[in-house]
Order: sequence, then C-alpha cells, then structure tokens
Amino acid sequence: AKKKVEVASAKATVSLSELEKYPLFGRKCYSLNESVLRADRRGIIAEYKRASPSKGIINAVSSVQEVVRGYQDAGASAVSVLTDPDFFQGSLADLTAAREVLTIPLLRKEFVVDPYQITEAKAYGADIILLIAACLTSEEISNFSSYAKSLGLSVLLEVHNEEELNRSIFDTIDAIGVNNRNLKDFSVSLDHSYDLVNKIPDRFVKVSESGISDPLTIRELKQIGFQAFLIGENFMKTDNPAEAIKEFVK
Ligand code: IGP
Repeated sequence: AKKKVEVASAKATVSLSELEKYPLFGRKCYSLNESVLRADRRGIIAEYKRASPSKGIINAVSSVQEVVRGYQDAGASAVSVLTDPDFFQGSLADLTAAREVLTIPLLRKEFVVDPYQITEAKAYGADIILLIAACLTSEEISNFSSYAKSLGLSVLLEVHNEEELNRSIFDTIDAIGVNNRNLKDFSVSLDHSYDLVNKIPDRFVKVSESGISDPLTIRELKQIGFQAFLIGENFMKTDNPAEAIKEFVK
C-alpha cells in the first residue's frame, strides 16, 4: 500500500506524457539476453546496493559511477541498480548516473507494481525491468511485460517457487531469475535454483539471484543450466566492489 501511495504522488509531479519527453526515454536499449550470451562476458549481473532490509548498511562510501564502471571494465554482462529509497537507499538519480558511464544493459531494480514505474525506468536510463512474481498477479505480469517490450526494454521475471513460475510464463519475458532469498524471512538457499532450473523452459535465459559469494558456486550453477548470476552484497560489502568482482569473471 505504501508503494502505491508513492507511485501516486510521483504521478502527480511528473505526468506520463512528460516522462515520455525525457531524452533517455527515446534511446535504443541494450538487450539483456544478447549481452549475457556474448562470449567475452561471463554472465554476471553486478548490483550496486548501498543497504538492504536484511543487512542494514552494506556500503556507504563507494560511489555509483565508480562501482558500475569497475563492474563493466571487469567484464560484467549487465549492471543492476536499486532505486528503492526506503529499504535499499537507492534512487532514480543513481540509475541515471549509472547510465552515463555504461555501454552494457542496466536493470532498474525495483518493486514494480504500476506501469508508471516502467515508463519511469526507461526515462531514467534503464534497459531492463524486474517483475517479481510474488508481488504481481498473472494478468499484471502479462500486461506489464507487454508494455515493457513495447518500449524496447528487456524483462527479467523473478520467481521463488514452482507455483510462481507456472503462473508467470509469457512470451513477453526475456529471462527468468530464481531468487535464492526468501523475501518474507530473508533466508537464503541455493536449493531454490537447483529445484527450479529444469522447470524453466530453455527459451528463457536462466538467472540465479542472491546469496552467491563464491566463484565455485557459479561454476556449479553453470553446470546445471544457469547462464547468468545476480550478485550484489558479496561485492558491495568490500572496500572496493570493482576489485571484488574480478575473481568472479575469470
Ligand atoms: C542480489 P545479493 O545477495 O548478491 O546481494 O543479491 C540480488 O539478487 C538481490 O538484491 C535481489 C533483490 C530482489 C532486492 C534479488 N531480488 C528483489 C530487492 C528486490
């Protein structure tokens, strides 16, 4: 309910037609799947994350541009930037700052509950949006993903169990991520990735999300069929996230 109120107030300040006039709204997006499948990149979607509800402050010093530039130079396939202010201390300004220094796809990491946020994602420089099945009905997933595709954005669907997966598959989705973290109690288990990988149709790029802290884990997840890996905290908790990513992209 809180999010709805924020979205409603944002709507009051900038109208949809105004958002559509933002210079970034007209740009051509980079494709998530094309970047993940490029031979010179390693499938890492590296996240800029200052804080989280489970960990509190993770990194209060590293600037968004320095970090995401480092991720890109190290060989990340894509970058994720949190835009939620309340739980993650993120912002749309962070998203645009990241856009300015990136030539790889950029994910707006947000709890999308209204199509306005998808227009906003494009207007502030994103290439990819996240749709979290746990927060959305099948109809919303279908409608929101169609709208995102019409803007040229890539769509990453996030699921946590088989029920969510089975009611969320649409041809307007590009990639499916299994969140290893339970959004209700924050417990993390790679079992979710192991359990779901073979249930995801092969036409989708398969992403394993959260709780990855060892390059060996990536090797194992690749062997069972994942092509991409969303990693935030393990890099951000260090003094130099751009350095920490290096042993994961070898
Ligand atoms: C990154 P981690 O454990 O490497 O920091 O996880 C990413 O998967 C996580 O931030 C995330 C997330 C989300 C955050 C996945 N899905 C949905 C907020 C909302």
